[in-house]
Amino acid sequence: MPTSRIRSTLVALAGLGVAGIAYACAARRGPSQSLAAGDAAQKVYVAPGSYDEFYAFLSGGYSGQVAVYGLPSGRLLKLIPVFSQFPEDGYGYNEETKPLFQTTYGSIPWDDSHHPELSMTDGVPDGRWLFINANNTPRVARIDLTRFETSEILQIPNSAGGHASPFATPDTKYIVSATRFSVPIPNTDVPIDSYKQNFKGTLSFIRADQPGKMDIAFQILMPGYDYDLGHAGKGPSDGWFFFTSYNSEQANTKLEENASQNDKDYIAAVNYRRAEECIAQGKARSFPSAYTHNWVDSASHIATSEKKTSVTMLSPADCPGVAYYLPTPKSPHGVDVDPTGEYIVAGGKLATVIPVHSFTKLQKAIAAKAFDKEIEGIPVLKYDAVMAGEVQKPGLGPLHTEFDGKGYAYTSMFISSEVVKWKLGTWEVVDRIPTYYSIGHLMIPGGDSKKPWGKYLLAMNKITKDRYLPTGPEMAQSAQLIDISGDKMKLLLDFPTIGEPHYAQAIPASLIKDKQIKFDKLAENKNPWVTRSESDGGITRSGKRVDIKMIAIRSHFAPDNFDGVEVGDTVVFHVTNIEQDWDILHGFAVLGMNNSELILEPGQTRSLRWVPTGPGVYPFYCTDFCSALHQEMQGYIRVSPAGSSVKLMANVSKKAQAQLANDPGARR
Ligand code: RUQ
Ligand code: CUA
Repeated sequence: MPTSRIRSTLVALAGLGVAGIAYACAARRGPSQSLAAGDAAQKVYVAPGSYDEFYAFLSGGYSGQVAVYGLPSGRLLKLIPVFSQFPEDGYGYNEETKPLFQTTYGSIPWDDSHHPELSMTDGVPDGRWLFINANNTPRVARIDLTRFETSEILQIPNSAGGHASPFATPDTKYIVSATRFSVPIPNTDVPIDSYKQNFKGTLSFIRADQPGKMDIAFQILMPGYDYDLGHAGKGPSDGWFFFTSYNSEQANTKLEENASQNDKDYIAAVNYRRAEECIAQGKARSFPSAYTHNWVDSASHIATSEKKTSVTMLSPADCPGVAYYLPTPKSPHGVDVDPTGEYIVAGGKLATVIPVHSFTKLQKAIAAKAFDKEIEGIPVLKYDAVMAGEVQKPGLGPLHTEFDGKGYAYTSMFISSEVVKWKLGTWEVVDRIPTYYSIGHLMIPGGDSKKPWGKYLLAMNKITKDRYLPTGPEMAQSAQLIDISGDKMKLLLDFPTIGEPHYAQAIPASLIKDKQIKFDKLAENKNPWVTRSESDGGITRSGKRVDIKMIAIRSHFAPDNFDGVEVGDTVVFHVTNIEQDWDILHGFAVLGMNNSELILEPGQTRSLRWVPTGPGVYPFYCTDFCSALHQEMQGYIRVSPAGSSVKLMANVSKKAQAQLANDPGARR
């Protein structure tokens, strides 16, 4: 949840007279108070050389990345760059990955990533892919979990703020994205205070089960509220999707006050199989919409960006039975479906209870037409007709709920800084544990699926304050690992996180670790600039562009001396790491290089664009300490004044030089 929202929640709650409690809670606690379980160290200790039991994927929030941790140790294993450039490995700087950032707004080198979602088979995480959303310029990304790399990004048109995303259906046929900000659709120049007439929301269903082929299957045009989060039904509720919305007041200014008027907002319950039916019957229309689809080719590892021009748009009024509104107190944030698929839990952040809807009652209420009214073709069900129960006095500021698969739910309470454990069906609170401080999301491995691995719970806290050694005005945010294997929750571990984790997902390591690609086979490298052997490298010119092909292997580049580049040229280095061994990487950087360096995975080709600014001799070197002679892994490129008579030359083998001599582009 972004800071502004936190603030508005606090202000709104101040109106309810409860902010004082939040302050009191935080002030009571200090670093001296260790509430960790007595055997905590033993429970999180993973001996040197041993593996963690779970992979945990934490969103990086405003860093735009995903951080991979081992649990229970809390050890950081990897940062996966997704929506932001990553100088550590050249992601978004090198020529192969740049197209991933292409949107209809141009190239976007930064975004805010919120909610990781593992692909599922029959409602259980399967470890094939991880999806994550870009919140600011709405997009969804696929991460290939055989490589832990971003392989695809799809832009969502007719949307602004892709927050309710990218939650998956139990079969991963669809992932979704709903617009946080309603806007004119199509977006045109209208007065902002014409919000009620002109602003709309969309719910996007994205076909996601075919790698490299993500696309908008259809969009549903909704009333102009703020759509916040979502989760798919499962089991009996399979085929349905639930989205929270707030601002049913349709305020366009001072939302902290004006969007906190109604006692209840809505959960939108969407029957997406009904949507498929209506579309098959021709009840949707083709709606001109510009967006991009970017994907990485699996053989060349080169990303391509493709422009798309229209989507299938469905209006609920044209498809009766596709959507219903469930009244839900108050300004709900998370919506979470229990493992059985019967209960739909809302995190009503301004509510004094945790409301739970029943899918069985929802079906009956629809059959009995227990409607309060209709909004733009969407029947509003009666609260009492769909409500299963309310958790009384849970604490303050409920946001998100996860499940342990043993009949219990765990809800994060932002304002009262705690996790509250309660029983499904009886709605009684059975345990609570403080968090340090201001918990946002929480995560149990598989905790939003049909089969939670209910051993640990991870609390992701917004405010760190005194939990770690101070590091100036900004502290890393923090996660806390809690043991939920017994009746009482036990705090085990604190660890710092990257950026601002919103949601997270975790899966037993055994489902992923043996599927890892260790290197790419050089013989299968389809990059057009691949260099497969020492003698294949060289330098060619085409107008003002100079292409350099070279290999990297322990402990040299070949070729490693280049002549004939002139000021005014654009040089593109194409470097192939010809190692055929796991985890043997090389790097590449040139003096004066003003974008990034490259990191080269074994068997892979990466290309870097460089515009030299003046004449001289420029060294390049390997940036990854690869061998005892890593410091010897270097070379030079000579840059001459424009119009100079220095011949294009690379110090390659005789055979390669002969080939260069026959290549008309190679010499002038
Ligand atoms: S949302 S806690 Cu994206 Cu809850 Cu952040
Ligand atoms: Cu290659 Cu250091």
